Amino acid sequence: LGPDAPVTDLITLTRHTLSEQRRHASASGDLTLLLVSLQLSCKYVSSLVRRAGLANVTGLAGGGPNIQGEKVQRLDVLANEVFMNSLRTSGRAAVLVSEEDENAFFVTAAPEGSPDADSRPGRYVVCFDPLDGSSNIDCGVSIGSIFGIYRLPEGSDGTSLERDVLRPGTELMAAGYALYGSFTGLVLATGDGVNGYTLDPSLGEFILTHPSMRIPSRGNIYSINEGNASKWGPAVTRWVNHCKFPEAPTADAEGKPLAGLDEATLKVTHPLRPAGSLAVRADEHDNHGTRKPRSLRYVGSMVADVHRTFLHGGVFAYPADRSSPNGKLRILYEVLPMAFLCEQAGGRCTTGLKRALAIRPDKLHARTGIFLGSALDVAEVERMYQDEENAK
Ligand code: P6P
Repeated sequence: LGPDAPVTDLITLTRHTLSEQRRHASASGDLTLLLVSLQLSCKYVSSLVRRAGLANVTGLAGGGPNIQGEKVQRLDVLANEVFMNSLRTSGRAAVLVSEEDENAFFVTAAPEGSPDADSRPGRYVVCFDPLDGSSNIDCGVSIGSIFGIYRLPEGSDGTSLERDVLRPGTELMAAGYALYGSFTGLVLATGDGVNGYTLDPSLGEFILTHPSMRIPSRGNIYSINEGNASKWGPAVTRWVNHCKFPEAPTADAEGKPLAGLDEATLKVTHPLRPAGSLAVRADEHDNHGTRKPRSLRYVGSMVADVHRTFLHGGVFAYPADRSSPNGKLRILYEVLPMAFLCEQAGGRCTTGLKRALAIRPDKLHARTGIFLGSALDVAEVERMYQDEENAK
């Protein structure tokens, strides 16, 4: 049929997950079934998001009563209901933690004949943000859903918040996010690397389009809300200045003084360049020997900023600051799933002082600051935090 014939051997997310699970003898297929529920949720939310603006136009949303006379709920509340119902009835979830709900939901077997008779507890704990960045919907900015999956600890009956839910990201067995942007994508890791899928709306299937995603080790983008600059600590300020006014190269990555740099290059200074910035590698400079300033890209929707970082490299940052000493992003259903995906794709994710994946949340909606992205760029941030600690 020739090279431009349509693909007839479609690798759908379900088929791909099954083939990945076959590599683990102990796999029961339960995770695949749980992921089928999560896929359905993301497809449904995608369709809701795509219709949201239209619904507003036809008066079916925006608070006014719809044709059934009932108040149309906000999109993130609807998205939450979709995730909760799909996971509760999957028969694979023991505990559900949602950004929208104050408390965890422990799945129990409802009696036959009761309205939620399909509720069946399983062996997985799912922490999710059903619609992250929902404040961006009305202006058409990309938003997303984020989820992290733990298996119940051996011998656990899935009733304890402390033992079953408040766990470090190192115990995650899978994580993913859906991106509702110019396309609907789903990025997923189940322990053997990261794969990206794109929704084919005509089929209603997520098709494998980005196998074995890897975050570039360095990138030329930094992503942070500069409006918070007055609240940053010294290390964040130093790192952002380093991105904007990079130091002329005086040493290579191993710290060995670079030979042959002309005096003019070494003297290149900028009034705002902080003293003692880190030397950066000569191979990252324009032909005048100075590193090109990085570009600032900040969407203000975590899934969009993280997805761009996965594809183009650089660092997405939401650091702790004076007004938010624990940062803004929530540990269980924003930071840990993204940190898991980041490390599975060869990247690095830190609070500045600590590996993000090692954090154990003390409360369901606990927050932390993070820097996520290209391993070598994030390592620069950690060095600056360490310098700040050493200077104390
Ligand atoms: P700011 C969205 O509300 C969100 O939780 C993340 O998706 C996003 O990264 C962050 O907040 C943006 O916060 O303070 O920059 O508007």
